[in-house]
This record gives sequence, structure tokens and C-alpha cells, in this order.
Amino acid sequence: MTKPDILLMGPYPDWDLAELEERYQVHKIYSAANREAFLAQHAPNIRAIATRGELGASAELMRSLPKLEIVSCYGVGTDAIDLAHAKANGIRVTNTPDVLTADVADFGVALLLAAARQIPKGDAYVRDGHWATGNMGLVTRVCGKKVGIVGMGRIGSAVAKRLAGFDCEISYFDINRRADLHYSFVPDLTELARRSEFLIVTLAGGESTRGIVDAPVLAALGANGILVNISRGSTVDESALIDALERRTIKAAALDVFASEPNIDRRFLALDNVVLQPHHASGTVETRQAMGQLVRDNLAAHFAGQPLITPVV
Ligand code: 8YV
Repeated sequence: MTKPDILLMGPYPDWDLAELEERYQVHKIYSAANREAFLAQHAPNIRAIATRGELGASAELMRSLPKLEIVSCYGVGTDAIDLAHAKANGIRVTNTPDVLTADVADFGVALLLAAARQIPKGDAYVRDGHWATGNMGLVTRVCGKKVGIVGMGRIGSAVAKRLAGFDCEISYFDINRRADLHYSFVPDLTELARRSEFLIVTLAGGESTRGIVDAPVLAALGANGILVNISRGSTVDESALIDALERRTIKAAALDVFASEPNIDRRFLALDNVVLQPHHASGTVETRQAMGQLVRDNLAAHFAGQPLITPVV
């Protein structure tokens, strides 16, 4: 039997690649020297896209693949996939929910601790020999503080659960109140920021959340406030954030995601009050193995004519 042709949007770990190559004819668009020539050669046969959360699949790309049946996303966020186009054209879409929730939530807490307790600064302080001669200065406590969670979905509620264990007072903003949770619901994001010492963004990306953390929200968070973003760079007005960090109208930020990844705004690099990470919240061996398995299980279900495991469209 001939192997179905699939288009790989970005690099996958070797263990996934080996498994995919066993079952599919894998075409790596990210390593093509000439994208147009690559598509001209392979597009007519492609039946599936295996993407990555942040890379996605545009309508233009999907339009160029006449035999496309499914987009299997290696990530929970599908904001970079044109879902409307997929739906209108009978193209299925799957993602990898749940398997990454715990690691992403752990990382949100780690980033909060890193920013508040200034862990990167302490590390540099020891390495560059200043410990013997200087004074690192005091940092900000995390336990017992008021935390605002922006987006109380799977990841938001896992972050809340962890920080409740730090005796933090948890409030949240979302479209609707979660009847199953006892945390305080604040339907106005600026008001949530005003009430919070730390704001942790876990919202899904996309047009409805673009720039939702804007200048007034940052102003309300205030000069002692810390912002953590583990969602998508698009949810934060990055110019407003850089301005707030430069003018110290918020205390600090810790960011795993950026408006333009991986080539982030270089103004971040000059700031000592921001912790920068390379979109790696789900990047543990355990979670990435589970994500890769789910991508393959969805593809296998599709090509076997069985129900998809985690369908989005
Ligand atoms: C991954 C993500 O870093 O799940 C998502 O939406 O953005 C992350 O888990 C990404 O998908 C891996 O490329």
C-alpha cells in the first residue's frame, strides 16, 4: 500500500519523525530551499498537514493542497490555523489538548517565581563572582499574593490549582463564570488587573483575544505588578508592555510567547525586569512524547476511517 503524503510544517523530535516516516511520505516544508518549487512538486499529493501550534496552516497554504483532508496540530492552540477555511472545505483539524496542561501550568508558576524571586539575576550574580563582594538586593514574595488568571480554561485552572497551594488568592477573567470553580470571577479585565499583584495570561490566541492585555490593563496592574504570559504573544499589546517595563510602571514580566517568534522585539533584550523564554512551556520529554503520539493517533484514526481522538473541526 502506498503511504499517504503529509506535509510537516516544522521540526518534530526524532522519535516522532521516525514513526511518521514509517507510515507516511513525509515532506518537510521548513527545510525546503525554495518553498514555491517545493510546493509545486509535492502539493498535488499532500493529504495531511502535521503542524506545530505556533506555525499553523493558512487558507492560502490549504488552498494550494487540492487533496488536503486533515490538519493535525502539534499543540493545543489552533489560532494559527484558518479554521473557517478548513470547516468550509471539509478539512478536518485536530489538536493536542490535556496532555500538555500540567507542564504548561507548571511553567507558568515557574515563570512567576523566576520573575518575582529574580532567579535569573541570582544565577548571574553567583556566576559572575559578585556574591563575595556585592549585595543582590531583596526580591518579591509569591506565596499569599493576589493572582489574576486571564482565561480560566484547562491551563488557567491548572495554574490556579497550583497557586492555591501557595496560599494565593485567586481571581479570574473569562467570557463566562465557571460554576464548577470557587475562585472569584471578575468580568472586567482592567478591574481584575487592579485587584491583582500578579497577572497570568493563559487565554487562547486569535482575533477575539488580540491585544486584550493593553495599556490600561497594565496601568491597572501597577508598579508592583508582575505579568506572566504562557498563552500567545498576540494576547498582549507588546508595545504597551515594553513601554510599561521601560518606564517601570509595572514591576516585571515573564514571557514564554511573543508577537513575532522567534525574532522577538529587540527592546526586550535590554531590559533587566523581564524573564524571556523560547516558547517552551510544553517542552518536556514527557509532554512532547504525548503530543507527538496524539498527532499520530489522530492521523491514524483519520486514515483508518475512524473517529478522530481530539477533533477541533
Ligand atoms: C507548543 C503550543 O510549544 O500547545 C500549543 O499551542 O504553542 C505549545 O504547546 C507548540 O505547539 C510546539 O510547537
